Amino acid sequence: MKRILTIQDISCLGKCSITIALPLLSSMGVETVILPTAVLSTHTMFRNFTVKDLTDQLLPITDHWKSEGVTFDAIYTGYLGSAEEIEITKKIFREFKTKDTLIFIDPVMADNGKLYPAFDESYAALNAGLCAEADIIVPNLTEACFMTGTSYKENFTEAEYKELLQKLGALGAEKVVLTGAVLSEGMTGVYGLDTTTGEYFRYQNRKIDASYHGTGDVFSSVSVGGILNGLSLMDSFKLAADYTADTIAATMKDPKKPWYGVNFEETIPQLVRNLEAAKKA
Ligand code: PXL
Repeated sequence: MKRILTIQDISCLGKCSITIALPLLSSMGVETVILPTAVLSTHTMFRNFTVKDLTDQLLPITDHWKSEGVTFDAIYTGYLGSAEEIEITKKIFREFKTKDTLIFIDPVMADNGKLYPAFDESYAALNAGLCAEADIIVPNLTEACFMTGTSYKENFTEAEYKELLQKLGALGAEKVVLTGAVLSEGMTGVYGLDTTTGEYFRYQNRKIDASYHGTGDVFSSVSVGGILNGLSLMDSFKLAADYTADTIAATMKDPKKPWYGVNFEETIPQLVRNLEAAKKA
């Protein structure tokens, strides 16, 4: 069984970060080791959330794993709490990265043109530095703009997307993948660049007119889970984009849906079926 380490926060209530990554990756048959960067009462879209920072725990925990000889097939990072945690995460990469370890970074810090409450522009610059260490990065459009000094707008032309991807590629990751890229009306999805070949790639599906929290974490978790199941990069992104869209659609149908996240629990059986089908194809 493949083993992944995911480094991000625990938002006790809120359906994001580790409370999405752990169930989804487990359901995809991947052993998921967690390194919580902080424990929050809720995610930061709630008012009056509490935070217990865990920066001082990160290295003692990973040192213990190292002494036990633990290895990882992939390391997937999401919401990190501070500049110091970005630096420690780089150290953890160096400790655990072998030539076969996939480093997958979702530089979670912003959406819809704005940084999340805990972050500022200097954090965005540090996140750009972290992305240099990745094999694959999956920023949303807002995060890509902050990391490359590009003015944010909802829609880019094809040429502007390509320019943005080139700037993302210059940060240093091998494969850079924009999420929430609208390439034609009524559609959304991924637009990526493989910097080793210079090839662009894309996958689009229907754009659902609703914005839910945690969908980026759903997309990233399923993407990296697909890769660890041996799917190609494109098949992994397709699985993830379709699952994210289907989950948003299922959530919209629920009259009792929570405002703060998606009903991904409801669509896990479908994810498992789709993964099996993709593996057989
Ligand atoms: O879903 C991204 C995310 C993760 N973790 C925390 C957040 C957010 C987005 O707001 O606040 C704590």
